[in-house]
Amino acid sequence: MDANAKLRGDYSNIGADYAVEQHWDKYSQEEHALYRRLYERQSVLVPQLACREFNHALAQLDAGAGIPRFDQVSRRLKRATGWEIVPVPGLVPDEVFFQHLAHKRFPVTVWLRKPEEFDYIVEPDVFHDFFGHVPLLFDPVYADHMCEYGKGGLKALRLGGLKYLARLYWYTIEFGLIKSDDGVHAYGAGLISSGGELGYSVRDPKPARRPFDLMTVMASDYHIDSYQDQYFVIEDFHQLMQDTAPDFTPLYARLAQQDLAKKAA
Ligand code: HBI
Ligand code: FE
Repeated sequence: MDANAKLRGDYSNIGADYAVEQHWDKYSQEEHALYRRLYERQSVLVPQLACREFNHALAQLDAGAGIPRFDQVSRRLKRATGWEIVPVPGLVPDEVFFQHLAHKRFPVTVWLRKPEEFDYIVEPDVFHDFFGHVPLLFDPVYADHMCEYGKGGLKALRLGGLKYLARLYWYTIEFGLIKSDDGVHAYGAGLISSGGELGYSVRDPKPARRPFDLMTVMASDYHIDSYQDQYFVIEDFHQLMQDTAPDFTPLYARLAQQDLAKKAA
């Protein structure tokens, strides 16, 4: 994340960890209605296209009534997997983000997109962060991986490996596919919260769907403003935990070598 990029959120009264109050009472009826429309658009798609773990958690959340109260969901999430939601004004610095994940706190943006951004938004808003990311934090294996990812992120910052680790996040937590009995389903938040890319990633013949391989993923660049031309498929969330368990230090060294070799070529 470019620390100087002009960000949309209100960062004027952040705490040390960038946490803010959600101020749930300040959301307008129009905002709750827009959130409901986004939820309704996705709730038609997710039963067939998102993984069963997502659908199972969503069914318990009753998240369609409008913009959720983070503190209420946090109490249930804490009991389920030990995680809680941290209200944030938007994107936070990498170190802050990883610190939160490493302590089982998921940063959720408090502002909602504008109606004209119904189909596409550049920065994550409350719909992307809550609908896309929070339900799977009720899955113990996925939640444990997210915590390990946070610890790995802090280490990557020390080792200069963030570029590579960010690709792992992109191709799993944001745009990951998982094997299902009838093909693949989406588990990545960027897919689950997207009106168009969810169907495209699971059904369209165009994109490549490759078996997840850690080094391939960390060597693969990605598009931030268009659909991906490739997605990576995991067998299950245990694979995420197992494949990312090793020490990444030698992997970062190898990836940096490969980058040098590419430049020299
Ligand atoms: N901040 N709020 C928020 N949400 C993110 O997903 C996020 C972030 N800061 C940094 C970041 N993601 C990425 O740099 C990491 O995923 C690699
Ligand atoms: Fe996200």
